[in-house]
Amino acid sequence: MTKPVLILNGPNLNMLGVREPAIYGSTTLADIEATCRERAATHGLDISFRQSNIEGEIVGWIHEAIDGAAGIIINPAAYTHTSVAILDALKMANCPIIELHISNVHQRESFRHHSYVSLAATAVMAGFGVAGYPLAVDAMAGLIAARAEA
Ligand code: CA2
Repeated sequence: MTKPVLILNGPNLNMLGVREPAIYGSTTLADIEATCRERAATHGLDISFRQSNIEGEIVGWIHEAIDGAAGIIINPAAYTHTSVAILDALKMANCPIIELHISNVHQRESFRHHSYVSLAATAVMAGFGVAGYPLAVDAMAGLIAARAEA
């Protein structure tokens, strides 16, 4: 059976569409999941879409992905800027990894300019708003196809 693409979301992203719409928009995480699932289906891919406010839970999901995922799309949220644990877990995965941010983190506070996760990411996407999620699915399909051809 084909392995799914794991789409991981870090802390507070469960509040999308509920709080701070000026920065993060009015779309909920459930809306984003549905959009990603539809987009993935157009590429013949399945997704497993998850969110956690707990660093260790995200680390555990990345461990599952080491052998169980075709690719990882991760919006680590605030853990982007703090988590060596998530970086170390991602380094164990052999699949393509896309680091995704809704906002353009480089236009924001300086503490958001550094990402631990980027050290393990195949590619980084930021600033497309929530539209970045289906774009990341498209990009992941390309990365998976390129690996299959190599
Ligand atoms: O732009 C992104 O996607 C971020 O990963 C979002 C994180 C932030 O810490 C990163 O620097 C950039 C914050 C996610 C918080 O999500 C909220 C959603 C709705 C209301 C409040 C927060």
